[in-house]
Amino acid sequence: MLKINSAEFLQGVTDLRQLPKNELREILFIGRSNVGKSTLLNKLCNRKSLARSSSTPGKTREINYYLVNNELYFVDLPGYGYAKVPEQMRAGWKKLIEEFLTRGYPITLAIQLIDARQDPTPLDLMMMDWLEYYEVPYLLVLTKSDKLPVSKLGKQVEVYKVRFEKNLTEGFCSGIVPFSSVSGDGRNDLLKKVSASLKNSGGHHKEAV
Ligand SMILES: Nc1nc2c(ncn2[C@@H]2O[C@H](COP(=O)(O)OP(=O)(O)OP(=O)(O)O)[C@@H](O)[C@H]2O)c(=O)[nH]1
Ligand SMILES: [Mg+2]
Repeated sequence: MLKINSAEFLQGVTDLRQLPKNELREILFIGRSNVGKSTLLNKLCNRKSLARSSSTPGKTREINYYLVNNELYFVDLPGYGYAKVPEQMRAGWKKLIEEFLTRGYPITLAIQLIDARQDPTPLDLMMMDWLEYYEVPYLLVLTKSDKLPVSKLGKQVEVYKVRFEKNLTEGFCSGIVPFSSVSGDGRNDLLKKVSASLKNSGGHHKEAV
């Protein structure tokens, strides 16, 4: 299991030219606005307000970089799918994310967040298609699991496993993990998965800053 000893906000990126010069391994956090990305990041790092969250959902257009243990990056991508975002901003988001994913830099793991109570949205599915297409290893995390009774949550995980069986067996999806930032459920599972992905990608990058 990955032990997080330190985590700090490094920078917000709105243009790929601003990416950090230090090439470390990257763990991405992706999902629609309000799905719980920032809260999950804070819970993983055991910090109350590490991840910057804007009070207006959908307003964050930045890719936020966090330096973890001085040796890897947690990367919080801007949330998508917020209805009130003007068309032009949506196009900007799409361009930034696609440029980011296709920049030829190996992504160690992408963590795609989906609300445990819901089906994936069309944008979630598009995102997963991109991850498969660009051969990015990823995980599905079902957030806010505390909002479902245990039996319903179990069923929902099964539904996801059946629906995305092909991604799990033949594609790039390495698991489906329920998570609650309230109870901490799933935190250890997720940290184990992150640890495993770091081991698999070992040697690709410099290990320390
Ligand atoms: N009950 C419960 N609420 C949660 C959980 N995770 C997040 N929330 C709540 O969901 C809301 C949105 O969480 P954020 O972490 O700000 O969501 P986000 O994905 O970062 O949103 P954007 O930054 O707009 O993309 C907040 O009110 C959180 O308190 C969870 O595990 N359980
Ligand atoms: Mg956020």
